Amino acid sequence: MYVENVIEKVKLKYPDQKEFHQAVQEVFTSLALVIKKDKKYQESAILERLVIPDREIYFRVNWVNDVGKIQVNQGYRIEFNAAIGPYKGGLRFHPSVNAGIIKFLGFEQVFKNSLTTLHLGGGKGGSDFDPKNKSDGEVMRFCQAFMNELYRHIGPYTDIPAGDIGVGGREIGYLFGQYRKLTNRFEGALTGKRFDWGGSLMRPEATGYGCVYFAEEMLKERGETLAGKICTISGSGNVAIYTVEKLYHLGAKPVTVSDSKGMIYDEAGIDVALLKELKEIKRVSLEEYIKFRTNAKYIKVGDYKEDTNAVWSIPCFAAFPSATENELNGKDAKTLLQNGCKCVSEGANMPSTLEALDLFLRAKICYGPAKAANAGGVAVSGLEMSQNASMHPWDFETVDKKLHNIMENIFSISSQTAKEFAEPTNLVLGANIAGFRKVADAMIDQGV
Ligand code: NDP
Ligand code: 2IT
Repeated sequence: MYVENVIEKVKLKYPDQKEFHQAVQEVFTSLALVIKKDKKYQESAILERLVIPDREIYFRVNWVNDVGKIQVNQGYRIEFNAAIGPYKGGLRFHPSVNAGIIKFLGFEQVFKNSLTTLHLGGGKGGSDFDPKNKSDGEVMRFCQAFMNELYRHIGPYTDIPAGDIGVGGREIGYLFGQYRKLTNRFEGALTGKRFDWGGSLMRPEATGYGCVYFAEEMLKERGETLAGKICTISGSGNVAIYTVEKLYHLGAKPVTVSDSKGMIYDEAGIDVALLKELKEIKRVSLEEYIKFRTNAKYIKVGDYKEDTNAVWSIPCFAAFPSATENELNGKDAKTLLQNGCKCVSEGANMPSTLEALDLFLRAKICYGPAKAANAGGVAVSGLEMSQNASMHPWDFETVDKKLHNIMENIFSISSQTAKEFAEPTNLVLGANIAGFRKVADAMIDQGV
């Protein structure tokens, strides 16, 4: 009853924040067993404390576009929980951003960061600013204006933002430049910086590579590998690109990518160099892909069945949702399972609806929930913080090896915890309980 009551109160108190309800429901439902077993969590009101962020910062961002017109956006930084380390989590720039989206992402980040084994608390931020079709100058002026407020809330031992949707190396550069000018300090207050001025090697690759390493771990336990297998990927941004790249390293065949306008099905295998050129350099629609790869198919959003994502209609052994929340619903999950999909490793945050998640768990396929499978990105951000603090950069192999170890550890603690609660294949339960315990115990240790 305790768990259900807290979930209900969240829904009543924040009626518009649907994504936040969904994340709370997903995490708390799987905590029921540990809450029942260990009375201290209820006695310390841990769930009530976890659903209210330590601090929510909402601010206005004024900037001037290329034709001299004043633009106004909403900025957010939600500092959720710092029991095990400074607030850490990305910034998302996308027109769909609102308080509910940032809260769901910040809430998830608390447990994800706990799983990394590093000392990182959880937070998230962003803006409804849309970087699409903006000039570099406009993006720079927006980032500078955003930092004019954000700088007073962040710092290497307080809160360390990074990238997420719409925030990559270019945006982190402008944000860092403004932070440095305002504070006169060169310090690791942001991660995802370019290597030459304080970034970590492997940070751009980390989320995608980590997500594939996690899939490998899940499959290994069942005596399977990705070699020679057809894989489908949604999205075509940072996470998707490096998922595709790592799948090739392991001998798999990635055949799809997508963006908000449509998807590519390239039966011969996605051309990763072309993908990088189109998305990292030219920043154009995926429709351009078929000009260079004439045998590939392009399916526009809207040209496929309503209420389903065309990516998940392509038969595959393993699926890697890497675009955005709720991009894979119950219908999509059924299609994947009917087509023989054996593994889903989530690169995006909360890409599966609750119905889809339930179907994957019941089918007992290898299902790697986002907070475990995509934790490689924030983990390498944590490694970037270590390198900044020691002023000593590590080489690519060192960071890759540490990332690999972290992903193995996340699988192992999630799987062991799932076994402890007699649900051996349920990594949702395992990851949620393992992530929760560390944070909740720290909160109890540190008093009310
Ligand atoms: P990018 O901005 O680099 O790429 C996002 C991709 O997803 C683009 O292809 C974009 O298409 C597509 N997309 C975004 N929103 C929508 C939407 N509403 N509908 C359809 N497609 C959409 O972001 P990332 O690759 O960094 O992030 C992807 C996911 O991974 C997000 O869920 C993010 O939270 C998560 N994540 C990211 C990490 C990181 O380190 N970057 C770490 C862990 C998780 P288009 O370009 O047309 O908008
Ligand atoms: O969702 C995520 O974990 C991220 N966007 C990365 C956060 C980070 O601090 O690197």
